[in-house]
Amino acid sequence: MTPYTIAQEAYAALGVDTEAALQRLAATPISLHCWQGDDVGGFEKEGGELGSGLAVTGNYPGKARTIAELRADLDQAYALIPGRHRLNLHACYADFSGGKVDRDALTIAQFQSWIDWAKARGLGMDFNPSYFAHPKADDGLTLTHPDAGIRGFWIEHGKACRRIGAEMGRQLGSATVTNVWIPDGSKDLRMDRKGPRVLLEASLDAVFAEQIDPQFHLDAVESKLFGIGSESYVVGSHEFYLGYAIKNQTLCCLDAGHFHPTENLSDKISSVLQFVPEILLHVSRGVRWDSDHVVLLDDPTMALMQELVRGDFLGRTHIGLDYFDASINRVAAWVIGTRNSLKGLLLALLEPAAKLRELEAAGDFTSRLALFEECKSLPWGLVWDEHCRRQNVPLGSAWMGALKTYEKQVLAARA
Ligand code: RNT
Ligand code: ZN
Repeated sequence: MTPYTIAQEAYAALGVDTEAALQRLAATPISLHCWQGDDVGGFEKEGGELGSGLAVTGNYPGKARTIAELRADLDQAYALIPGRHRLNLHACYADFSGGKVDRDALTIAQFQSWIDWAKARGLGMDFNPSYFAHPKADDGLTLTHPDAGIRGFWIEHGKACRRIGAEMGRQLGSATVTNVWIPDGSKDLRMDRKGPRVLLEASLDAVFAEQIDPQFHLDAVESKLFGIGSESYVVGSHEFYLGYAIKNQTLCCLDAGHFHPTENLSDKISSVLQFVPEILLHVSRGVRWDSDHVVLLDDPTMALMQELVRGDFLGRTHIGLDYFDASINRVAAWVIGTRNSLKGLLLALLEPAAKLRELEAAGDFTSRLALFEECKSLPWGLVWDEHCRRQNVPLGSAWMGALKTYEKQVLAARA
């Protein structure tokens, strides 16, 4: 008997096939957000203002300053995360080694080196137009700017990003999800809440007008409750984008930190997926007003993953991460958040689903609750270790040793 086979037997006694769970886990990619590596800096300019309600706190040494450094950091993170995953890139991470262009003129030329890099590693890619940290976003308004010229600029940016995303998906053989999030909103009360929403729908319609083969490319739209500087009104609210996504059958992006603090994504998935084809998740952790802390293996994350498995929604869900913490080692932040997301998913895949459904159907809610709770002390950690062993990554907390070495040898040199 090995530790894994002990766990396998314990689960089999409850009708759970750990091998099937491990297969499913290995086949589920998580999209790592490039922006955790450099505090949403990007490579357009030296140390510009982030703005648009996005704020990163902390100054842990070793932040990636170049594309090469960011790629090295990502390589280190992927090496410590079991499984084959994806890269989620923002447009402001364009490679301008062939010459600088503004955001409305971006083409595949500025992203080919990223695609080549991803291809060499067998990674799929996701993409995002960047509607922030730009002089034309200084008013906090982009696709809903009252000036038609500025609106037009951002519409062109959106169109350019969709073409780039489609080409990424085509070259990598896996559809790229391109996600639109805009900061547009108002710090104080607005007289007119309707007008900007009418503009937003028209702008999005213009951005999405070109038909693109879903085999290569999928569109997502992301709502937000409020941001710094948009406390009183956000144009792209949940109701707005849910309506837009249902009407246009785009993906709906749900960010765990973009709702009232007592709301949970796990409660929303089965409703949203009843009416839109697929969803994109920004797995994150809200702490008070902020939504950008490193993902934990906490109740909301576990409930989210349970819902994806219980509802058989994994095939219609694109899982990405979205947080930015500069107060700890940034590479570790990727590793911790991704491993926790995967652990949550494994826990969900190991649920004695048939047994729980049987109890529920029989109205035996006492046994259902008892079994939910007993599951928490089943030896799932041994199954996780087996996953790490099969995927050739360090077991348990051993990855921290590799990370400390990287910190000493690579990050410390970036003084
Ligand atoms: C902001 C949104 C958005 C961004 C990234 C950088 O509130 O969550 O997803 O975090 O696009
Ligand atoms: Zn997000």
